[in-house]
Amino acid sequence: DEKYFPEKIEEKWQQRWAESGAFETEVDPARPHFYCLEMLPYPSGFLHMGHVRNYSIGDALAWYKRLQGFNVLHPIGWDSFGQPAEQAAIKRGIQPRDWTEQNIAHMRGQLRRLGISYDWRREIAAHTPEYYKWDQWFFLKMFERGLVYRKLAPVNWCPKEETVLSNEQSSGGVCWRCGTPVERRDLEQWFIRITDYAEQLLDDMREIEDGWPERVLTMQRNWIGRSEGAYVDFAVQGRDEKIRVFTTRIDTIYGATAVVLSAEHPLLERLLAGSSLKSDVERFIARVREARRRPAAPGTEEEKEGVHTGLFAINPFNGEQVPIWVANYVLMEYGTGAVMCVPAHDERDFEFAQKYSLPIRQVIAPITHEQEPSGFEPRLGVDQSTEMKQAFTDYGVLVNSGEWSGKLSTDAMREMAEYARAHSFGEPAITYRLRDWGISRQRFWGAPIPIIYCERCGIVPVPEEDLPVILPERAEFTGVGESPLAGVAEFVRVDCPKCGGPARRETDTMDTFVDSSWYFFRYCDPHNDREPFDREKVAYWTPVDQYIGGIEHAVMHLLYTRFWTKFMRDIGLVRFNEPVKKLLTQGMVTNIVPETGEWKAMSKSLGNGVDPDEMIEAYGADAVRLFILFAAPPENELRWSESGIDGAVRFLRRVYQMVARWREALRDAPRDVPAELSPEARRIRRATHRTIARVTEDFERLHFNTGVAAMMELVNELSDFKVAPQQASPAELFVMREALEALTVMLAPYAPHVAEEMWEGLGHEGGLLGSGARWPVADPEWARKEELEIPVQVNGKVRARLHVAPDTPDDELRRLALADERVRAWTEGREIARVIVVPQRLVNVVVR
Ligand code: ANZ
Ligand code: ZN
Repeated sequence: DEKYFPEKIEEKWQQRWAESGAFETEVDPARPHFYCLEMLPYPSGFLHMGHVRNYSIGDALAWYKRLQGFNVLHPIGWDSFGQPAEQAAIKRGIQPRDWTEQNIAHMRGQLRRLGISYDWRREIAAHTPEYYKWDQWFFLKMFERGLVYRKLAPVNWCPKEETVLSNEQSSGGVCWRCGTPVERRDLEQWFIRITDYAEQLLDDMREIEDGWPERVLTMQRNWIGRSEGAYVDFAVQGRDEKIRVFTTRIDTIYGATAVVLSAEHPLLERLLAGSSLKSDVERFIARVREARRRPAAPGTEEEKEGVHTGLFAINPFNGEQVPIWVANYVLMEYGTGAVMCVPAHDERDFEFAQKYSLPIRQVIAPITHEQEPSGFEPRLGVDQSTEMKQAFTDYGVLVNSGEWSGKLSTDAMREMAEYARAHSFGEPAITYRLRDWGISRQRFWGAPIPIIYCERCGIVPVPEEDLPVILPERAEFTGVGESPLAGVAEFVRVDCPKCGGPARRETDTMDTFVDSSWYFFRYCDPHNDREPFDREKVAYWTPVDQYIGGIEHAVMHLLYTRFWTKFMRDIGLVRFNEPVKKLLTQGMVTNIVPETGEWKAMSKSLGNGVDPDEMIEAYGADAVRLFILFAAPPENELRWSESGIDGAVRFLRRVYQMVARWREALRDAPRDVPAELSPEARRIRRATHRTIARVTEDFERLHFNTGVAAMMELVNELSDFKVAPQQASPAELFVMREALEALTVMLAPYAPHVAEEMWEGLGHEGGLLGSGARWPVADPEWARKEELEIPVQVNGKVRARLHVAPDTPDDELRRLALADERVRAWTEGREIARVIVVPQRLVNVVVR
């Protein structure tokens, strides 16, 4: 018996693959193509098991498609800009570039040892000028189209060190270095108008509904947060000003007992001029602002607070005067920054009204049964004498609402918004929760924003021919003061491209989500220095057929990349709306936490991490990968188990030795299906085709785990075959070769190194792909679950046996019997007098 030495086999094949360029692909219009993509890693320094799982899943699929004859694009790269590199620079005095590139080199080695089948010629890294030049190019294209703009926006600020902090660096509301309470400070920053695409981002979900997990679509839908409602203008009593509110429940407007403004509402200053309450209100506003500065402790809800401005507004529907308040629960960033307060039907308003004794007036009553089929006279069953204990927030029927009383909410909402439009005090409106995408980061390690500030010309975009704006090689990293880029004088000082006068560069860099919004298009044409990519190449490979990654990217990355694609479509770079046809979000890899015994996602801080390198060294990459795919369906949690890997090794050893035992004898196996198969050979052949059918079906559904289980069953069946290779008949050799070749090919996506070694052992040269190995195809006749053996007699003597499905009808049995060659040898030239079929048992042909 031959020993299974994974380290030897794996090194051998990794070298062969590299030498032969086994996984290198080019556009080939003659072949069907498949783009298999895994989310690109951040080069933190080491692969963790989550990475290994992600890439094992992708690799299995890439192999499967290749073996089916697809031209497969399977690339990898590095999301190599971002904060940790700068952190390392601050802590250890190492330049971000050096740290990043060392990490990449190490992780590239790890990926190679895992044997993931990437086309390494297409490797990209976000921090290289060849790549980020195109981030800057896209920024300019958006700038030209008015899709980027500058505005004041808050950042976390440490007042002691006078520096911007990331969210992580200011967690708990204090600076991570000096413990000073963090403030919010407004800085001029760049924004991308993703909100222009809000409607499309929602509508186009129809195109990906079948290929994306419902959970991800729901998260995106909520993030975009479309609300249908109306704007209504309330005139300010005795003034020219109007306050526009946004409401989703215009049907409740007769119950409005106040208008409430956000403390940041721009009208406030004018409204308060000359008011006797001015100082009271201003003190309140200052308090709200102060509180906003400190991020609220997570999970706590702020107490609702407000103050009356002394002014009144007029409800345009009934002419009623209601007080104008300012309150902390109305946000400037949503709707219009002003609401009509309807305590009877909105929970927040109810709470607010109780605290400040505003009237609570019910104007919606629950629908009673008779009212549901519309047209019935509603019962105006509101008892004004009983006090409401809580807001009634459902739709219902309008009461106490003038001429609108009696209408159903749903009708009233539509009709009242139209009425407001007709009378020019409002209109139907749609708002979104989605905010524009702030991309300015006050950091060094990112793509410089290609903007120049000139004393004379103002904001000047860097001319396209001057790209890339190169990030300096070195900077000072102290962690305090301004962004390190601002301290690099040669970078900052520049001549204005317009007037030639003195100017300075923007020193903020881009959010790293910009890099990852379009990287997979770049893989199609990674070394293009004239454009982000060649359109024809991208047209061939994209949209991505299968994307695989973590659920943590359900919203930001996956929304940004959908947006970016739509922008690329609008400037003529691609011809579709959606970049990714199918998405798989893989589950967590968990392990027992030593202290508590709980299963938790592996992490350094919990001490339950497992180092992939150690596992590869101990068991081999094939076994690690096989275990990972076998232990759970890809979307589920995967519980780590070293005995599980041990099981994977034992399985691989068993298969490997089985092939080794048979390979000599199989050289002489016949190529064509023999006419006669012994019952034992039939059993093997049926098991083989049944397994092919199951594994193929499982691959189509990405249920890799059950595919492994099916192969294990096949191996058991093959072990039960007691004939020694040297004693096997040609027919038996035929079925054994068919079985072992199919098994080898189907194992390749899980354990490609050992599969290659077995394939070579079975007499094929040039590797699986080089020798044209193909994913086996199940013959449905052989793959079916059960079969009956039906003897066929001619004049009472058994002359043949049919193998058929148990539910084969009598007519079909009769036809098969008469068509059978062995039967025909006895019936030819004679007259068939009768055919007797005993259902599921026997066919008897009577001839004369
Ligand atoms: C009156 C009303 C009556 C409301 C009622 C609701 C129920 P969604 O669905 O999330 O879009 N609102 C509007 N702008 C706001 C702001 N800037 N800050 C805080 N709240 C705001 O919520 C829309 C509802 O949230 C709006 O409809 C408004 O309250 C409130 F029985 O108007 B409603
Ligand atoms: Zn200028």
